[in-house]
Amino acid sequence: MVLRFPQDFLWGVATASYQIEGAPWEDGKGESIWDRFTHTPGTIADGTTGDVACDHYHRFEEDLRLMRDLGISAYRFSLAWPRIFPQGEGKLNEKGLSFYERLIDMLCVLGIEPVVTLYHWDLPQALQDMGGWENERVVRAFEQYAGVVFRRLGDRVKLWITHNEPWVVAFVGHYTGEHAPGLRDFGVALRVAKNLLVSHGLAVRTFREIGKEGEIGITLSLSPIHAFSEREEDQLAQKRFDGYFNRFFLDPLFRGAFPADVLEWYAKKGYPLAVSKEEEAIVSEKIDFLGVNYYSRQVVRHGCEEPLLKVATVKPEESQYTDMGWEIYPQGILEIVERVFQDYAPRKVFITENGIALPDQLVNGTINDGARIAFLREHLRYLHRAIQRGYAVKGYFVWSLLDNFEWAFGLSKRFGLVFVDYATGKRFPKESFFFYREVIEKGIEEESQ
Ligand code: IFM
Repeated sequence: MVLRFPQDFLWGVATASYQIEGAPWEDGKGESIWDRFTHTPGTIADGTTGDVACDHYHRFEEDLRLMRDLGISAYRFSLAWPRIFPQGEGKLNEKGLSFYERLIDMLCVLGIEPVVTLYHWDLPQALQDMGGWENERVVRAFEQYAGVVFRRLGDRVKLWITHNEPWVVAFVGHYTGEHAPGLRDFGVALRVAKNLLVSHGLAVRTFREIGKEGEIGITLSLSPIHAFSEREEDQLAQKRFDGYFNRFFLDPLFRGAFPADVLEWYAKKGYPLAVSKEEEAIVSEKIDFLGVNYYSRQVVRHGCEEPLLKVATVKPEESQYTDMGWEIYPQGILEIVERVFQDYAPRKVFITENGIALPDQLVNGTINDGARIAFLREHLRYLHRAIQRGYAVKGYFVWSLLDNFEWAFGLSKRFGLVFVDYATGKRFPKESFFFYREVIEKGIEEESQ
């Protein structure tokens, strides 16, 4: 039997500006923190940069034709803030904005719904030079940037995402230092996390004030967090990690307050976070949908690997892992959807990212990525079950259309439905591309008993 998805379900793919565009200096674009970071020796595992990446800035028409062939109904991409405001604020760069206008116009011609993320990590370097997300002036600059693009693109764009994965921005960028801007200070990371959420709320307010038709939300990276054992110390570690990764963002967005147990723990460790009632009111501005990026679960126990949280992660031996070393755990997509609806009752959810990195090989022009097909099939079966249980999941976006620049891993990790030969820029649809096209067309077979 074939499992069918609702008629109005959005089938899409997702990308992000720095990961695919290249052309860092073209048409007046300003420097971003990722331009600076990738050109700093020792930051990127394979020593590559996003200077060219998929060269999408020059090849976007070809990429949109691939999307048409794939049969998707929606395309999620992000705007590079420094293309539009090279200094982050002040003078608008018309040429940068016009790139996105051309992209959106062509999407409209192809009948593909644009889903626009305002911030997928490429902060203008000029704003970092004044303290980055820790500085409230940057929060205000984001609000202004958001207002400009709502006004200029809001006649054609109906689905907006303010931020992509603020947990990663805050903690991987400012605590572990693996991402730009490469800072290693938990206190800074906490203030950045709060400011990102405040900037989100201000952008939502601006969107409502401008009054363009459409919907707005935020995308979080969420994972089910499982305790390694029933032991009390492992159960407490589970609660702390869930607080760090999931609740710190979900609670203020949907309940209007940061989780007290989490703030208390941080304060005890020497990292008090000042939050005002006004800030909490801004963060909890009503959103139309929640974007969920789901990749894996986390199994944790009490330990010292993460000294501040007193948590260690466990990799179950019986499981299979992706090329990123992430456990393949398809039922987690159902677990996280149920949890989000039961605890936070969003109006609706889009799965804004789901996908797998594999060591794909191009052999005679084809890429046999059966493991990606299995990954997508399993996740979609569980997602279908979530919809059957009545949860309002309204769309699914594969990460990613193309192999692309995977941040600290550079060009070494391949997530795409389309293989990119970086030496020539040539694109080769993988087997999974054709599989996904068939799913969009016909649905997915039910698991054989
Ligand atoms: O490539 C990233 C993306 O930018 C954000 N979500 C996770 C993906 C895979 O790591």
